[in-house]
Amino acid sequence: MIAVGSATIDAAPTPLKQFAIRNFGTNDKLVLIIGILVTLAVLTMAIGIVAARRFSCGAALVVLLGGVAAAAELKRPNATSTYPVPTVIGLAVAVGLLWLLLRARPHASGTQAEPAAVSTGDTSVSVAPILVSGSRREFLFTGVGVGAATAVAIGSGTMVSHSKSTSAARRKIALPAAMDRARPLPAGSDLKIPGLSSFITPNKNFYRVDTALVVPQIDPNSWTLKVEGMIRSPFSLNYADILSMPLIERDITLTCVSNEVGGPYIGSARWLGVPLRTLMTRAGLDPAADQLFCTATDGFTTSTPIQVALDGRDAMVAIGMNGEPLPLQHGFPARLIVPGLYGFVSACKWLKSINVTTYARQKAYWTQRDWATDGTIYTQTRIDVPRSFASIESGPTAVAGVAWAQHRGVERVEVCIDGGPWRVATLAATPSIDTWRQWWFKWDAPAGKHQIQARATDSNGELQTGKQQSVFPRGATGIQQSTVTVG
Ligand SMILES: Nc1nc2c(c(=O)[nH]1)N[C@H]1C(S)=C(S)[C@@H](COP(=O)(O)O)O[C@H]1N2
Ligand SMILES: [Mo]
Repeated sequence: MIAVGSATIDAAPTPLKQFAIRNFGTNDKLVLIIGILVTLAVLTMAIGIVAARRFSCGAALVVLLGGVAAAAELKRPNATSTYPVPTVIGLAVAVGLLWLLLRARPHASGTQAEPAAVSTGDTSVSVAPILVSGSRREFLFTGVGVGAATAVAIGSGTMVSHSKSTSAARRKIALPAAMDRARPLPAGSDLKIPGLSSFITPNKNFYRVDTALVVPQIDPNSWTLKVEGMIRSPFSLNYADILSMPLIERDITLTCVSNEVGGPYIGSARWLGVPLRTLMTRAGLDPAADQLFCTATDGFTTSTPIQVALDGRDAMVAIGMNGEPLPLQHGFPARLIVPGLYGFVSACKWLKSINVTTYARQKAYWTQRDWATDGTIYTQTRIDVPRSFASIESGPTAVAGVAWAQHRGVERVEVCIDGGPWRVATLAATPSIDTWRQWWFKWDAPAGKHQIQARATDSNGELQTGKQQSVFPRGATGIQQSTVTVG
């Protein structure tokens, strides 16, 4: 089932994926799984009906369904030769259950116990006669029972192959201290205004966007990172190698290109990792190379301009997030983090290899699906409080939020109420230009319905654009409009 789902995600047209991300958010995969389960339930009910008439036909259909699932499993990029085994076992269980269920079902109409005998010589299957002649209870019992049993058997067969041992291995890891630690947060960079995003986003609240239907489980003890391609000396590192290298620790805000204006797909963390520049220096780059093509263990790929490894920014292969080894869903054991670029061209999770190459030669996952190759993050502002459509009491109130322009820095935030003049908000302190910045504005809110807008200027003096642009293909722009009712 997971394989069918993953194949669906990879094949789905880009607008549909955008729709899923926009409307179901991080729950998009849950919706997909439910969709597949419903489809499976309908299919298996049909199989149940067929099997009630002729067991061999029903069993054949179960095997066919399982065959499709097994084929999808084999097409997964991380498939191994043993991968379909759980599906095959699930299938055998499903056929057995089908047979048991058909024997056990109630016989309100008092026909023979052997389902195959009902349809002697009749291989053509039509649902209507059963609906009319069989008892409704019998139909439902058979259909739902067989459906549920098949889904559970195939589904759990697939699930058992994904072990829990990765979490255990992750818990045993003791991260070393960074050689080059993050600067202590300057006083006043983390204002405590109720409803305002904290400066650092706790791991459990950090947004998640990826194409992986199940979180890849990678044993850190056998994992390696390959550095290859247009370089003088290709090499591999294992997890222990990385732990023993000089590490840096930095606060960096990560943003998804699919984040709508005012959206939630942004978060800040304290990342620990090995500088990309260290790896590239060791590799010895061919000056003709222009792209770092990263591949994840789940087959996902990202393309990152090679300059980010050389221009002095804190790009890194990260292994730690907010003082812990990377959580599994955020890319354990290692991922790329590049300040200033959207995640889809820079933040490859479950990193397996870095291939130094050219844009002409290799196209990454989202590039193949027509997204931009230039992933520079737009200057943006989000209003956290008051929440849009909130009702608040009249009087002095804090309008507050976050603004970001990673690797350029935010210089100014302004607030506009009901189309009036733009007024300068107070900016919180920030440790670097690579993070978002909190801001707040004291508003004496009068009764009535009001519109709040906020906009930022980056440290090049460039004002964020008010031009509305949708997330596809290079990120959303525009100014958030928040409507509040003051009582
Ligand atoms: N392997 C893999 N890495 C991935 C992705 C993915 O789909 N698969 N999505 C990217 C995108 S679009 C973003 S915005 C970031 C999100 O990282 P997070 O889930 O840790 O917030 O991961 C990036 N890395
Ligand atoms: Mo993203």
